[in-house]
Amino acid sequence: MWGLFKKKTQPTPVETAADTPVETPVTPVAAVVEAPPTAVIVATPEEKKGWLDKLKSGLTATRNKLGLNILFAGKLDEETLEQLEAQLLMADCGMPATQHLLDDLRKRWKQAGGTGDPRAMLVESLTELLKPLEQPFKVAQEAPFVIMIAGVNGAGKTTSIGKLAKYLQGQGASVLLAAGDTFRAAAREQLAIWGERNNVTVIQQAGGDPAAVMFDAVAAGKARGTDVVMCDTAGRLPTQLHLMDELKKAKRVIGKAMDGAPHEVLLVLDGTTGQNAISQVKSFDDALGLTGLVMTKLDGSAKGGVICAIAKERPIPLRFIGVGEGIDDLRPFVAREFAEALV
Ligand SMILES: Nc1nc2c(ncn2[C@@H]2O[C@H](COP(=O)(O)OP(=O)(O)OP(=O)(O)O)[C@@H](O)[C@H]2O)c(=O)[nH]1
Ligand SMILES: [Mg+2]
Repeated sequence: MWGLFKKKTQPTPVETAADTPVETPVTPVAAVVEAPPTAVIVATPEEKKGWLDKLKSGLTATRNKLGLNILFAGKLDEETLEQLEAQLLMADCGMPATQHLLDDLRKRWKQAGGTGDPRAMLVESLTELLKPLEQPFKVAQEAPFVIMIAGVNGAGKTTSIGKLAKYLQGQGASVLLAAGDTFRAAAREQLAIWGERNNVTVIQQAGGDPAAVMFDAVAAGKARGTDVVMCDTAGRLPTQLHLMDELKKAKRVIGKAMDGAPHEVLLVLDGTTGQNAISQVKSFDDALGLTGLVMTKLDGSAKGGVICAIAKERPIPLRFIGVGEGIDDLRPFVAREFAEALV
């Protein structure tokens, strides 16, 4: 699928539209920070192994909280299941997912005639529970593929955009970024640094309407034949209704710049948040109609179990997970990989 990007040549720069109709006046024109052509990066088997090790060590805190090695020393009796219940809840799996996992485990144990490896059975139960979240990015043929990124303050939105820019370039896609967080100069600078690191063009504007910057970026992406446009947004709480309305408006305005856009609305979640992540998912989904999730900071988090809660309570595809601040520390979510790293 990504192969289709590989043959594309770097498009020539064009002006962005200054007087395009949006819901609020768009002045001045967003600044375009140009970038030189990008190289295609291909992941090696060593890199894949490195990632699995990183995932496993990142989830150590959650794994320790589950304490499964001690727990499964004996057989799977009711006392062990009770202990497991407490531990799953402590790792933020939430009641519905915990109950589901215990029932499933009981069933597997019974079907196996009361023998076998309970740890392996739990890996199977977890994989099955998490599998619906494993839905990789599908990029439409029609360019640009527009991704809007939302989330609470400090969740890891801008960092994830930087990592995603590299990931997508590695798949052969050309990328353009929109600095939709117009409130803070530091936010624009942070995105510009990621743009420089990745040799990617950033559309930005000092102050003004975030929707206008995103509109300009999509228009520029269309004119240039860019494969992917990613729109950063300022952090906000779902309870800040005026800020949620601003986000809804930005989404509508992106749709005016291009029919069917944004193609992907991603919520970035901080993996250390725990159960609150569920209410964030529900609120942002109700407001924006999410198409996917990104979970960051799973390194060092003891609350990785919240992914199980999401799978049970609001199963929105988990497109990517992050286990570090480095540019390569974000990868597609694979249910079995995650289950094996967790148990
Ligand atoms: N350990 C770790 N840190 C991360 C990860 N992702 C992001 N961070 C850090 O989290 C902090 C906040 O990241 P940002 O990308 O600025 O978050 P944001 O959502 O854009 O923040 P606002 O724009 O202020 O709402 C930074 O210090 C990042 O380096 C991750 O996967 N692991
Ligand atoms: Mg940010």
